Amino acid sequence: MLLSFYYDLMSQPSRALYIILKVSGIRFRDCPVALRNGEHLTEDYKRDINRFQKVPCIIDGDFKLAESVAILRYLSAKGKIPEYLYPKYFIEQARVDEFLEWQHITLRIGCAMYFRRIWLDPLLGGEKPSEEKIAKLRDHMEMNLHVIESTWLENKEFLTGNTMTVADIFAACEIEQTRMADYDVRIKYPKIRSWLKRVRAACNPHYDYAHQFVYKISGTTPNSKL
Ligand SMILES: N[C@@H](CCC(=O)N[C@@H](CS)C(=O)NCC(=O)O)C(=O)O
Repeated sequence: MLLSFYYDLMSQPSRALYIILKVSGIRFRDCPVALRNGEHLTEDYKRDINRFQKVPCIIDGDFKLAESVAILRYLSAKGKIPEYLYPKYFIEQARVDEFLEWQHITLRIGCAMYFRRIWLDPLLGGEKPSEEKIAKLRDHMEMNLHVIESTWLENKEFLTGNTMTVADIFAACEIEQTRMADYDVRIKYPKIRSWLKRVRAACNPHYDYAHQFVYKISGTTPNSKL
């Protein structure tokens, strides 16, 4: 029975998993969920698909699982993820896990809050943040982008070594989201700029497919200046 994958391409962890599934050659039943229409907020979704009412999530047989990183590890344990993307050797795996654990309340929260407060909330009828608030959000996000630029990308081509892993895919999807709030990460961060190109090249055509709405809404093509 095919794995059912529930996702919305407007969601960063959904895009990361979508790209990982595609690059890994995993076939799945395509189950798009339109967050903008509240499709995840129904009682049916809560009962039958994901009790946390979020995306991404999967149903594999009768096993339901939420949380992108847990799903990745589950699929890896089932032997579905190629070793180069998520290593099996414990030392190499620990290095990738170090990033996956680090990103949640650093890179992800910084980029997601910037995107949410500046782009999403006003679209949903909320107030546009003040200039002072925008500057604070930017500072917090840039503090974490600086760690990517100067620490994770220090002396290597990808975040955890010289080959691409799932860590790079998760991180790139978070950073790409900020385009929609008119932020161009490439201006201040030359290493991130070149690294994003490498991640995109290694994942295409799936990277561009997954980011089609990000490109469209931001009015930018992958190579253009914002
Ligand atoms: N830690 C979770 C995050 C899941 C999450 O926050 N998903 C968001 C989209 S990016 C969502 O479904 N939001 C809908 C809502 O909160 O109503 C993961 O990595 O899967």
